Order: sequence, then C-alpha cells, then structure tokens
Amino acid sequence: MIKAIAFLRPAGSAAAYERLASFFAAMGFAPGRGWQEKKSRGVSFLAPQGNLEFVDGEMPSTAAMLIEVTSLDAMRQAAEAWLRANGGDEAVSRLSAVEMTHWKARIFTVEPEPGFRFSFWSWTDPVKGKPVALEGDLSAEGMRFAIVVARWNAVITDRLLDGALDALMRSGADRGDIAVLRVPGSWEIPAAARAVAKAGMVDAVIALGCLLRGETAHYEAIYNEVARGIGQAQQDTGVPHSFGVLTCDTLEQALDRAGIKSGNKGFEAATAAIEMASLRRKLQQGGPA
Ligand code: DLZ
Repeated sequence: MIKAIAFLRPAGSAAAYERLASFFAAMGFAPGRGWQEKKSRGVSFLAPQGNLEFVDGEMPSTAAMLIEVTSLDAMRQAAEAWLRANGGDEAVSRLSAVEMTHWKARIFTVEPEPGFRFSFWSWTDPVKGKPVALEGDLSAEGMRFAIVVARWNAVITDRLLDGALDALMRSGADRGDIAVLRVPGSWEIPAAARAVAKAGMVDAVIALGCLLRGETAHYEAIYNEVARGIGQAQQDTGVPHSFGVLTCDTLEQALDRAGIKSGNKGFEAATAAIEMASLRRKLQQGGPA
C-alpha cells in the first residue's frame, strides 16, 4: 500500500537550509516531523494534499514545485515581506509579479534562496480549488492545552496521559504550553475541565479517565454525569474538550485501549483536541472564505 510521497531536495549548505526553513514557515506551512541525525538533518513541511505529476508538453511553470493556495495575493504579500526582511531589495527582485497561466489560474514564482524556485498559484474561478470543507489542521504549534487526568485506575490513566503528551509534542506543542491537572477520579474531571477552560488559559482541554464497570457502583450514573459534564463545559465555555474517558468492563479491556492492542485513546483524544482548537482558530479568523 502506498502511504505518502516525500519530495527531497538537498539544501546545499546550512545557511540555505535555514533560509528555506524560515521561508516555508513564514508562508504558513504546517511543520512536519523532520529529523536530526549525525550525518544529516531534515526539516519538513506538510500540505493537506500532494501528488506526483509528470508533464508532457508545455510545463505549467519554470519552478519544479507548484503550491496551490486559496489566497494568492496574501501569499505573495507574505513572500515579499519575508524577502524584504531577509535580503532586502536584492531578495525581493527574486519574486515575480502575479501572471495569468494557460490553465485559467494566477501564479507567481519566488526564489527565497538562489537556485530554489517555487510557484504559488490559485484558480481564477473563485469556487474551483477552494477546500471542500473547513477543517482543523494537526499542528499544535503555539497552542496551549490542559490535560485533566483522573488518578483512579492510574495504571490506565498514566498510559493515556503518556499517549496524549506524545501526540501533542509530536504535533509541535511546546511542553511549557501543556498543563497537566490531576484529579481524584473521573467524577471530578468536569469541574476541573470547566474551571481551566473558563480561565481562558488554553486552546483545548483533554479529559482522561477510566471507569471500570465491574468495579464501579452506579457505573451508568457516574459515566453519564462525567460525559454530560465534559460536554456541557465545552458548550458553555466554547473551548474544545476532547473525551478520553475509557468505559470498560474489565481492566484488560482498558489496557488494550491504553496502548496495548487497540491504540491509545489518550493519543486519539489529544489529536482531536488539536484539530478542534485549529478549527476554532480558523472560525475566529473569519471562517470559510
Ligand atoms: C468511587 C469510584 C469508583 C468506584 N470507581 C471509579 C472508576 O472506575 N474510575 C474513576 O475514575 N473513578 C472511580 N471512582 C471515583 C470517583 O470518580 C470519585 O473520584 C469519587 O467518588 C470521589 O468523588
């Protein structure tokens, strides 16, 4: 099964590597994982879609890489601002004007580092090429999170916490931007989640707990209240709350869902929190264009 395409380019020098990384970050690309080893390092950037194209006939651009965007003029402004701040007039001379293409699109080409040309383009038809849906991204960079984790059944909830932290850090969150709040049991999660969300300190709350049916008197009543409370804290505060409270018949089932067999629900809850925080930011910035 094909999983992904990675387009690799040697930067040539450490300085060129730094400039290209800085430019792509300034253009709003979501950061990928990258790597750092003895012999090499890599900085990666993600786009929601990618494909490999071979061309027969007239090439759409003199650049080898085409980046489709929704707001071409804003992207050009961002490119110009970066070039001006990183090389002045000489660098700005490596930015083309916006031109029409032969395929009903507008395009500009930029060379942030000599020898590295990139073309940004968008359809002239305002509907074509727009995202079919407004979605959150999976980059947690610059976001703040609270993880509210129950101590009851700590053998499970500690694993959920590890999974959640792993997801946040791998997605670019800073450890200093993650607050971990420990509460006695799942019953106490909603109050703590609501308080931290209400304080306006975080972009999202991740609720982690584990209720075991066999060992919990009034299991249904507790579970319903925990779920309702977390949902209500989310609705009342407007801050996304993701639900990572396991409800299992046995400890074995819970272990499976905390990283042994069936993934780690803490990791999944953190991913959902990142996506919802990102979506909320986009809506606050004006929603669908
Ligand atoms: C009391 C209790 C029981 C029996 N079972 C669980 C459980 O399986 N999971 C959990 O997170 N918490 C449990 N608790 C503790 C309650 O959530 C709560 O912390 C106490 O009743 C104190 O309010």
